[in-house]
Amino acid sequence: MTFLPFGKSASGKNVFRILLLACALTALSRPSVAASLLERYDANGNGVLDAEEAKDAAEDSFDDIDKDDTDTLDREEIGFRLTDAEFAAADLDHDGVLSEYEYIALVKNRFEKADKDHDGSLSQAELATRAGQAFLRVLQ
Ligand SMILES: [Ca+2]
Ligand SMILES: [Ca+2]
Ligand SMILES: [Ca+2]
Ligand SMILES: [Ca+2]
Repeated sequence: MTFLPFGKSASGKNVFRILLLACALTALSRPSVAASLLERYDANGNGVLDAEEAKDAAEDSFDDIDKDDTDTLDREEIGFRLTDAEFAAADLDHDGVLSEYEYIALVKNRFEKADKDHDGSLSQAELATRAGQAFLRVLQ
């Protein structure tokens, strides 16, 4: 199985139920993911996340996701955050892992896609869009 949090012990017939539960939990947690990200990283307290604040968030997330402290993120560590195709596209030097540079470039790319009004920052409303959710997912 590639959705790692549920581990190898999930038997086949339970997987579907676990997936449904995971989807439900994801849906429920969406507003709070955006809210808690803003609460934690909106350093200047203006209610939106600017590029500098997003970079700080990305640096912290990189360290969190890099469980084995190799300073690179492998496919397993990235897990649900990216599809195989997205992972391959983000792996700019094709060495099979994401460096901090590659990860931050990916976050920056998603930040720009989510910034619908191009004002250089992400509002709660922008974080709630599909592109905003894709931005949040790589930071989780
Ligand atoms: Ca801010
Ligand atoms: Ca690692
Ligand atoms: Ca790489
Ligand atoms: Ca914006």
